[in-house]
Amino acid sequence: MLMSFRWYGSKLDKIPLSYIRQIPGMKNVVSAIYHIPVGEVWPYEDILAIKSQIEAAGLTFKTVESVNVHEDIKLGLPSRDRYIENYCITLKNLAKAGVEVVCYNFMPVFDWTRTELAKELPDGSTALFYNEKVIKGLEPAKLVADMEKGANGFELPGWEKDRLATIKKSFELYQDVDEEKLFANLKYFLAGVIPTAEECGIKMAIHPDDPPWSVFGLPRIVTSKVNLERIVKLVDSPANGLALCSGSLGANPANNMPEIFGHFARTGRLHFAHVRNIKIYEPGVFSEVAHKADDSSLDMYAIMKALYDADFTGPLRPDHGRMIWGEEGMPGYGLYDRALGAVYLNGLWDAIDRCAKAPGI
Ligand code: DNO
Repeated sequence: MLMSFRWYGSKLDKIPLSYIRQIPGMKNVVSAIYHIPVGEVWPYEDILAIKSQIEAAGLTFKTVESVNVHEDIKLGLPSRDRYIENYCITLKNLAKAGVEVVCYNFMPVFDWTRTELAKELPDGSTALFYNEKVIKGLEPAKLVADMEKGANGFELPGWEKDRLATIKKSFELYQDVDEEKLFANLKYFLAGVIPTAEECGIKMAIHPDDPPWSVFGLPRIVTSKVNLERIVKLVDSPANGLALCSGSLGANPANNMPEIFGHFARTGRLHFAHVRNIKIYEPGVFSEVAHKADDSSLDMYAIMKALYDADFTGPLRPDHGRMIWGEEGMPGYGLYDRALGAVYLNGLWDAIDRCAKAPGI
């Protein structure tokens, strides 16, 4: 696996690349172009600019998260063809710059959803938190306002202002889109982009819905092993793969994380791994916790072992961290706890590797 760290570029991210470079075992940066509106082409020069910054810091830039999918594609509107064409040009530009994996999601309207961005944990740290009961009593627009308020002045990934400005209209448009329609729209998108991805050597990696169930009545399909299996077969190509995220899919205890990671890694469809821990308090109520947490719901060791046993060589990153040691940063994307996460995951990997190569030591 290729240990990676998400970075939002020198304008949006206050963590310097030089600090990321100092995390033991850190190799690769996961980033994106943030100033181009969703649906428009990412210019080659802009991609090269971020690549050279990352490489100057001694890291590689092989992974993009995310090239977001325009809402018209998810809705299946006639204008989607233009956006799919643009998407293909962006893929070609990324491939030319050496990018190998492109992550994206297919969640209607919202990206990841939380009800609190700084829930205090028993140790005094704060973490992202989700409570389904709160969502049930909330207007979507209020959630958007709360997310913005809690974001410490940062623009949260997937919560870009331009996309959410038309939230009421988006909800109206989704009235006619159920899960089957969303599957059909995803198939149309994949049929449009996978041939280009194959041609230029890009591996497409769809991110699970977070949380993996319908929120505000909107359809969600990237939620379970059965649906993931269906998605990789919509266009049956190795370029059509997954970005599995343990903290997203794992919020539903019916999703067996080590088994799902192992299965898709073995079948060559896992292109990107997000490994993080959560604690489920009751169905639909969970908090993000440290990667190493004694009292948690996911087994980090079992997930890393499943990836190791499947010879997973793709990018892997620690995901959302808590806020610790007084750090003030983008919720989920501070330096300290994600660095601890990376080191913990590297430690697990090294130990698994040592045991496999020299059992008995
Ligand atoms: C949030 C992230 C998501 C993720 C996208 C992938 O922190 O996990 O925004 O990057 O859903 O497209």
